Amino acid sequence: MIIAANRAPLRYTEDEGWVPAIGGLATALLPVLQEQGGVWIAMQEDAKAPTRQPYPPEAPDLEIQRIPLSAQERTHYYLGMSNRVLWPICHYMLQHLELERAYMEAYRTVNRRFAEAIVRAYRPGDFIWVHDYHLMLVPHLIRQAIPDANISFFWHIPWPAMEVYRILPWSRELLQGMLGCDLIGFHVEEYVENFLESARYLLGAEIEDNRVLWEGREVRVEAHPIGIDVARFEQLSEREDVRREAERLREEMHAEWLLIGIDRLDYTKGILSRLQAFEQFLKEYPAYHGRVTFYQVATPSRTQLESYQQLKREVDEAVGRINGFFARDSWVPVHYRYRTYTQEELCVFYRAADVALITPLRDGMNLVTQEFIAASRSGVLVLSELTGAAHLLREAVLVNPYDRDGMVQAIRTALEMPVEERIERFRFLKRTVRELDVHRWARRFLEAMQQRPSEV
Ligand code: GDG
Repeated sequence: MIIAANRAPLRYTEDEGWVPAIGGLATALLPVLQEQGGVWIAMQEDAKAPTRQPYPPEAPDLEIQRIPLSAQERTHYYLGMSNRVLWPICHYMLQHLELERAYMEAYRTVNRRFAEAIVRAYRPGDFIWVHDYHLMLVPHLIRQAIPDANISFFWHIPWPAMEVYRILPWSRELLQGMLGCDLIGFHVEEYVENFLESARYLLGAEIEDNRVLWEGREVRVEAHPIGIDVARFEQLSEREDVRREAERLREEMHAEWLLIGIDRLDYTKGILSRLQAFEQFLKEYPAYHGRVTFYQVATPSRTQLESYQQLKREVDEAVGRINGFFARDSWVPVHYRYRTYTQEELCVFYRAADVALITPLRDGMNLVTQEFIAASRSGVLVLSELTGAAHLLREAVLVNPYDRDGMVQAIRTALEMPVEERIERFRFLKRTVRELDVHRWARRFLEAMQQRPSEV
């Protein structure tokens, strides 16, 4: 098995050295790789990280390879093409789109390096699994070098409507890059359909059911919704220290209801609109003053980009404005932290909260949603309709994050929900989150990979 992703699955800690990175992907795929033996190829993020690293060190059954990049390559490929072009367009955020030829040039160079590393590592019979929007050109490049390779892709963010995707000057080249695959996975059917429509309209490819017939081959395009490590979040949230901290947090908040939001500080996550909706809620329903507290955790992300710095200033300002206007006595309506927490600490928030406000303007899936359901006892989930998660978690209070009045009403619905209804909805949500578990997801995707492509 050869996995290629922008990031490596290990992180360095002072105490323990290299340990698995936090996050579903590393948790799910490291065991698979260890079982099958293989290679994980990623970008070298830090010059001190080894370019070749056997893992685990004492009895290695896999190797992490890191591709060194010059400062400019990294900036243009990662901050430029990946984060200023592909990220905004796939999330329908055209106001953040910055189209520069130099970004695409670096993207081609870096994708070629990844493909060369994969081809070097390849042994006949290997499965190749490429991840996400950083590496769209890689499948085609591998296909040219190894015509009979088994190549799959998993795309973690939305695939936008064809009419939005086609705005990209390189839309056809990037699509052709991905059509080097045998199998392409998305979170939900909507993205599958958008992709098929893009291939049909922009490349004139023939589509049969969920397959693209392309250059004498068949590319299967399927929905494989990703999950989380459910057992880990369930266990963490039951730990004595986590329970104690959750209670302490509730006491500190001086409120009957605790609402939480947890996101990377990213303009797709809808943090600002959420704060504005909460502000509107406080204006319209003074009876809730002193009784409801909203705690927003924003994890620093892509801090070198101006659009993220700007968002941070706007969020700071909104929090200040709301608290300046509404706070009284010991009640502070919005608590806001701009920092990274451990998973244990996140579970404290999940467990303490009565309501999670998860209202991205767009999100491929959104794992915080599933983590909240796994760790909460019977909290209410207010969830944006514009997330992949909303396609699966239909018992949430679903809301359009662009509709401020609708958001205000959703907050009210969540707070006033009868207890039986809350418990009933939560039971369904929990069942779905367990079914989505990331280990099952990996197993199902591997099974799909093993179906050999047929010649057409
Ligand atoms: C992309 C897609 C898709 C956040 N803050 C901290 C922290 N986190 C963890 C959460 C969660 C993860 O980061 C965020 O996952 P999301 O799914 O919510 O969002 P993206 O990062 O945008 O992920 C997304 C996902 O890929 C998988 O395919 O669902 O749609 O955009 O796990 O817990 N973790 C820790 N400290 C923090 O402060 N430890």
